[in-house]
Amino acid sequence: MDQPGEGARPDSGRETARAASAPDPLEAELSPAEDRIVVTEWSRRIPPIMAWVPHMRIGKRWFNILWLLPIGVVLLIAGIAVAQQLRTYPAVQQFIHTYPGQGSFQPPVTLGFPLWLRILHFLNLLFIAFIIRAGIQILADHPRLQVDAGSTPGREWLRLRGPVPPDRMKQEPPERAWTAKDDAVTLPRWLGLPGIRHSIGLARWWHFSCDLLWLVNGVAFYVLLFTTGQWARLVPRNWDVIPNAASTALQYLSLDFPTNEGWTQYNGMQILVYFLAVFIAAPLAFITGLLQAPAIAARFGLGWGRINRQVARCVHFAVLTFFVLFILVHTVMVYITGLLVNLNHITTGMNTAAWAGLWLYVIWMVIVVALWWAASPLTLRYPRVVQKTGRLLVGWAKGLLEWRDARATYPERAVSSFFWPNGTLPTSQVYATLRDNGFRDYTLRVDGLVEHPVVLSYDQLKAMPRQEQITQHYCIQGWSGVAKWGGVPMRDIVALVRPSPQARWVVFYSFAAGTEGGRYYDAHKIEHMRHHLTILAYEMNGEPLNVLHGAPLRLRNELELGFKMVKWIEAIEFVESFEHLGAGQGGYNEDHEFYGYRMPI
Ligand SMILES: Nc1nc2c(c(=O)[nH]1)N[C@H]1C(S)=C(S)[C@@H](COP(=O)(O)O)O[C@H]1N2
Ligand SMILES: [Mo]
Repeated sequence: MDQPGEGARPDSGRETARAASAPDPLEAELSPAEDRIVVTEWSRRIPPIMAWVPHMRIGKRWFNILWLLPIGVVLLIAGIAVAQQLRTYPAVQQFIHTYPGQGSFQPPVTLGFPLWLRILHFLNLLFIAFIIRAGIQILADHPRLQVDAGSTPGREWLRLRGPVPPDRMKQEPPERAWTAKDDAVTLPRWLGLPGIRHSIGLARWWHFSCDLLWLVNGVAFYVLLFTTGQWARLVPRNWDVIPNAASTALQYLSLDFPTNEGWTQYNGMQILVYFLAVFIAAPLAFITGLLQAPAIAARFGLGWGRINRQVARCVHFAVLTFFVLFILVHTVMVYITGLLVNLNHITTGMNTAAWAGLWLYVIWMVIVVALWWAASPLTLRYPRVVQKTGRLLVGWAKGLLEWRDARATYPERAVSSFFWPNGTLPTSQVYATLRDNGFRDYTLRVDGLVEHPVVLSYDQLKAMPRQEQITQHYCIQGWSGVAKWGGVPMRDIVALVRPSPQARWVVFYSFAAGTEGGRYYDAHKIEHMRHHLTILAYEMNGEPLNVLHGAPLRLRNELELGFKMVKWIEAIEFVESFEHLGAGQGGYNEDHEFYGYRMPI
């Protein structure tokens, strides 16, 4: 290989030493960012578009899911009538007599409800409430669900807004392309967390932080269940649970309820639903969450096929729906099957109808509601605190995922026919001139803490070893796509410039500004730059990279989320720390949208 950079820049020892310590001139073009959100400013850049009540597709037609309410009421009334009629038949009465609800599938548990169980039960509610709100906010940032790995518009089965405008799907000219950010919707602030459009950065800190607390709570719950014998309440011993569940369902539906033996024995219906919530839905939420992580998907090849990330996202949503329904129905059943006694079981831990149970419950609910009410306003006022607290709580756990080596590449037929675009196009004259000349005059500057800073021309870059890979891109907002990328391995650039031992982060500067002005940039761990799948791409799907997707050069680091793949790269700088850059958070979206700088999930 000829040595690109030779001749492009004098390479005497003294020159290099001086260059090595000099900051890249683009450092001065980064913008500071505020530590708070001024909603009117935010709305000026990204005007609110209120989310619809979800619409679901059945065949070719879309239905507002609110239709499920009247349909549900009608079905319920019909169900009650049928159940009451059935109970007049001797055979059915005999069946209910044989399977009253309780039975050998769950022998009585005489341990009562210990304090730990009562506390963990209510903490569970608190955490899951915020997980659900933040989860809905995350959904609102790519308000469509589809099982298609390429997130192709038009293939979704659930959406919170109308279709992507067909004339803007063509992506030509690039300014007209419908970006993922255009697609995001606003939520009411009492529902979403924090509600404003494209606040996914903050919603994710809430989601992941509460996830971790919920997980710890859940693990403690499992351990205590199985060490104290309380598991016997939730795990049916034999198949008698099925006819007993059918029997209890019928009894409930006929509005002539089975006797409430909840202190010692759950009935068939209860035990099945509780088992489902504790042992199936909760682990499934965790697993389908993890499967959406780019680092995990890139390890296990989930960029296409049956369990691709979009499928994981759909199942994750189904689990959310289950939990919402569970909480509603469970609460209503607690009220109508013996309010005071039931509340005493789970608050005071006594089998009485004392009022104390109700008061304790009300106090806890007031706390939950107050936190619910305060969460969005406080998040908007102190977003940087949310970011830093989140990083402290879960940053380390997210970092662990980077240990899972991204290795998945895909066959040609996995390439997505549609690839969502995102980001703010470069508007500078310098860029326009380069573009109009087909980037013939483009040069890439690589400097900072390196022994051998270089300036590489477009031709020199193309003369370096070329690597092609078919990999998956995963945007923080939720869409994904597979494309074939061709370009220069970053490890060759690293070998060429020889970073000094202090260099720990590699900063990519874009020709483009971010939404609030100042250059778009992002910092990556230097270790990732030596990864065999990290490249500077100048081709996409066998063609020269187009302007929309980042011409002349964009980064691919398959371990991280899409926003870290800086497009329209102007310069690369090796640094020891990124604290002095911009607002010091590690990148443009980290500074301005409160994202984390390590984003393998
Ligand atoms: N310079 C610059 N690079 C950027 C962005 C941007 O706004 N400016 N957006 C990022 C985001 S959020 C994503 S998801 C990807 C999108 O790449 P694509 O348009 O090729 O799909 O680019 C990333 N790179
Ligand atoms: Mo993104």
